[in-house]
Amino acid sequence: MERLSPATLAKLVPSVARPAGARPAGPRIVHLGLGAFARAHLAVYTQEANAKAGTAWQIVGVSLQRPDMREALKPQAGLYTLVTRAPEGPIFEILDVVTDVLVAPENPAAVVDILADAATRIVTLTVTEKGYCHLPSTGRLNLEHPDIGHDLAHPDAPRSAPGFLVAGLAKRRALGLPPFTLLSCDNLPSNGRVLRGLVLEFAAKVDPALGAWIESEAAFPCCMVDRIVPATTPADIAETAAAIGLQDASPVIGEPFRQWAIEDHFVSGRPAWEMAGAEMVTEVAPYEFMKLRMLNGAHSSLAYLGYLAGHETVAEATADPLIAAFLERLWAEIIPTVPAPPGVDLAIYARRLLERFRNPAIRHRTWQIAMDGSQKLPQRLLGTLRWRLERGLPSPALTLGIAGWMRYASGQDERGRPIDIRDPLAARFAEISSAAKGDAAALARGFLGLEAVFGTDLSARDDLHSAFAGELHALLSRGARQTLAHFPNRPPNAGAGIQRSDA
Ligand code: CS2
Repeated sequence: MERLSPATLAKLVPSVARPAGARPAGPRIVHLGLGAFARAHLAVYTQEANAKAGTAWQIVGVSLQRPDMREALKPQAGLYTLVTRAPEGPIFEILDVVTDVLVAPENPAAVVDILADAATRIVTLTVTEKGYCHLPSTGRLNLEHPDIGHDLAHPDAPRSAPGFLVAGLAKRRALGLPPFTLLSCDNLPSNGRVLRGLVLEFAAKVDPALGAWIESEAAFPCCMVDRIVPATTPADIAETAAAIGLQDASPVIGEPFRQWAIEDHFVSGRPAWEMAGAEMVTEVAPYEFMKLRMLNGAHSSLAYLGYLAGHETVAEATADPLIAAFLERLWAEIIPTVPAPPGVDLAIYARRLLERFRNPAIRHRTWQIAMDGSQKLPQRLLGTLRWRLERGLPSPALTLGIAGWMRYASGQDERGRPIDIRDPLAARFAEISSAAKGDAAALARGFLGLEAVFGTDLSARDDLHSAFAGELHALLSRGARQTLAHFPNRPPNAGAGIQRSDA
């Protein structure tokens, strides 16, 4: 079968939607961390905005680590298939808005050059939480991060996202060009402000005048991104080829739902993303709280408990009535902590989430979501827990979700098999787990002691320690399903303080 490319587009199965008109060659977005999510979100909005507004914004992707994406997309000149999986069946369409992919470690100078090119107007990022090289509990640059150490010593040949951004901005300033807009599209609260803090902190260390210039001239809008995009599997690749009639090495899979709320603060223009359904808003925080706490908080909790209970995917886990009942309880604890965005009913949002999680056409692995828990927990679950603790409200479902993470991170599943833990703190988890020797209180003490995750405030709380120890004891002795089966039927607001689910 022939490969998807501009030359073979005419051979596509006729029902497959394809781009109309010339390849976009106008103003440029450079995207750091071009993975499946950005190709199913940012790229879709940009492609659609171009079509509706008659513009030609193009996206050049940068891979900060591996060459895989370039290897897959280069022979296709950046073309790929978006597979939208609704329960009723998939829709296939071809996108052409990604025009090139650079691999940073192969040629960091080429990345700095394109960042400093006059046609580059916006730099977007999906580098995942750990790609910011910050301390999740404080939001500050992690000066002990090896890439940050390297980049501060070699600012012209960076490795990290902050290092590249500052190098690109420094070169623009030297060339007399205005800065670009920096748009973080990662699942971090106040993502734009966090990015701004990190870039300014980094720049000030390189050259205080550069820091001041970035501070006064650049823009770092916050945004909330949402679309469930599971990793592409070999089965997806085979199904795509059969459906479109051409070989695509890297299709992306997305659910039908997508949402993007963006603070409208750009220094050198932007695509008309609102024409593709993006919400340009003055304040993103309510959207972020809603999405990070309700969607991602539920996702992480069900990923850990679901994995332990033997569920491979989110759809399987949510089809388990015990997990579905747990999610209802969890959302009941989260909703009071979320300021509803204008016109949004959070109870309806929660119902919609359950439907999205249940979509059987999306095979989103619990193991995939379980990755990088140390970087995700603070914004997904711990902010919510803090909010409730400050008000003396009990949080049994949140406590069980977090204990599920500790149980998972201890590294063995319920049948004694090793879990493939992917996390920057994996080595610490292994130390904690081997020192605890299966003792719930010791495990709770070890994990809660991770100040980079829990902050000094939560780490120091004895009541939290005993609550987590209680849940861990239940999870270790009964397993996740039985623990969920014993999860209490009391309303989440009964009584004050932390309660154990088997108390
Ligand atoms: C997921 C997210 O992998 C994860 O941690 O929770 O990628 C989630 O699917 C997206 O944020 C949905 O917008």
